[in-house]
Amino acid sequence: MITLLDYGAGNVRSVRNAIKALGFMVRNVSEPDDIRRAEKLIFPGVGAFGSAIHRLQTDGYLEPLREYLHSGRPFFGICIGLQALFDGSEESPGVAGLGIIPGRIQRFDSSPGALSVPQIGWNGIHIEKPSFLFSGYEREKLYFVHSYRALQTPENQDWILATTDYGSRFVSAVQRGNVAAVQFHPEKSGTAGLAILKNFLTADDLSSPHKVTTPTETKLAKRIIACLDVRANDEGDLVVTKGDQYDVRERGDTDSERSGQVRNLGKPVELAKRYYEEGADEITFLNITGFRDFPMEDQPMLDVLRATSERVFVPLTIGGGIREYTDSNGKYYSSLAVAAEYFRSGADKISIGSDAVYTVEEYNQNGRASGKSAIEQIAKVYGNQAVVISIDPRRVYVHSPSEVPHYTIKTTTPGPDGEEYCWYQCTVRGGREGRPVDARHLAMVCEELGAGELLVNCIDRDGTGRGFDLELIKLIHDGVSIPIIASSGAGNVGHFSEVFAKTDVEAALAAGIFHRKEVPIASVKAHLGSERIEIR
Ligand code: 1PR
Repeated sequence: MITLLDYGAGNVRSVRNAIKALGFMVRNVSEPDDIRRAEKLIFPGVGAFGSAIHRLQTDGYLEPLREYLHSGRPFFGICIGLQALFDGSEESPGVAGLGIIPGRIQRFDSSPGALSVPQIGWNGIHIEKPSFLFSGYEREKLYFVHSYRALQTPENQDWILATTDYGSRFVSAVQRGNVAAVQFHPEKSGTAGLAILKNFLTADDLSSPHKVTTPTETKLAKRIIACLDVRANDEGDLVVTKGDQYDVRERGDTDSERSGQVRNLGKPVELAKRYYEEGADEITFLNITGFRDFPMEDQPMLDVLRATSERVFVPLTIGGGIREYTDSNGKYYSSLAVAAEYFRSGADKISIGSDAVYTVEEYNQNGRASGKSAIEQIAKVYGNQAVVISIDPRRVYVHSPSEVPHYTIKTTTPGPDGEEYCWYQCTVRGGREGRPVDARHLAMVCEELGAGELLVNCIDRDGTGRGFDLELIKLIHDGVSIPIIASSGAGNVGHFSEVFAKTDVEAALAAGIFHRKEVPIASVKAHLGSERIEIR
């Protein structure tokens, strides 16, 4: 029986699912005495450092947790569950940590020219001392997602179990006796992560040594993401669909094409499982009709997430409809409440589309942030790394930059009337409506508001197989320091190596070629490997 310290924030469902998938029973902590009675405790801290400690304090868990950590019984912390063991964090000045390990958690360097922050993705570990936790570990990459990290110092040397390189070297695992914690997410790190979790679950004595050799330096891999656009078809069933330039209805000469039905490319949960098994580094679900109002209780995407997170142990992102709204029954939902429901159902990150555009328009009007936008509120509670902005831009050609008040570029593919310049107009409601905001400006403001990652789609390229719009991706990449996922237009393996070589983005996403089985994920990875691009 494993005791899980879940204080109701963030995606702890995935940890619970991973423990269950490994054949163990889970008991949730619901009162301080549950911690005192625990025989094996897992603390998958989620969200920001300050809000995590605050929740522990208000629920009366801080002292029992300290007692437990000194008791010699097995403890396993994950992510904030590692950071909370330290004295404090730059993320939340003035908030004291558990004070078990000497040192303060610090932010990654995000000065110009440094690597993107947060670190999001699959990186290696360098094991510093033998431990049962890593028995059987074979140098696989593991999934990290964080902006802050612990540093090795002479004072905490006896705790350091593993380190990882990202800009500089940081602490990716700690252990002393039966108390262990990791910065990566074993529950999101595929079979390699599950094996580490299993070692903790089965160990009688964590400190029994087990030697593994690992590389002296580690490197973050480029991610390949499979995207599932989901919506109800005309029969009301939730299906994975895929558009050409965002038009998801059939066009052509056959009966089904003439009827203009929503393209049906499969069932969301089954496809997600297939991509997990084929090696996708992450899976994104976009509820493409999320701009319509729906009662939260009837939201079938929540069931899709719950079912997927029982079988898929890589990160899941969900987008579509993340905003505040009042449904047709008059019930009000704050954006935070909507996001919370998705996190509880198994999402690791939420993605905001239309609402981000409206937020930036409001920012432009007022000349400042309101503090009330979905981006700001969700980032504050769940951390920047949990907030992705999905941008749906379309090219608008102009003869001269002076024609528009937007950021224009000189393009290598001129417009229909020979226009040599273009800007990228943000759209809302699945590309149905253009707004007076350019994609680069949107990206920069959203970063300032607290977004942790950008999903850069391109309506002109979507479903065309003509390759990513490198001009768009470069333009946005140059304006921000958060990670970027290039999206729209992948048609062959060469498009992936091209986008990584020419733009230095962190991830590339595709849909159509994976759904139609034209290019398997394994072929993309094999090609990238042959081009010496770091992959998982
Ligand atoms: O506005 O917050 O409710 O979010 C709606 C979300 O749904 C947005 O993220 C938006 O991108 C997405 N969306 C809305 N309508 C469509 C549509 O296709 N009609 N899908 C849509 C966007 C874009 C991609 C796609 C890539 C790769 N899909 O993510 O998967 O272009 O495709 P490809 O590899 O086949 O070229 P909100």
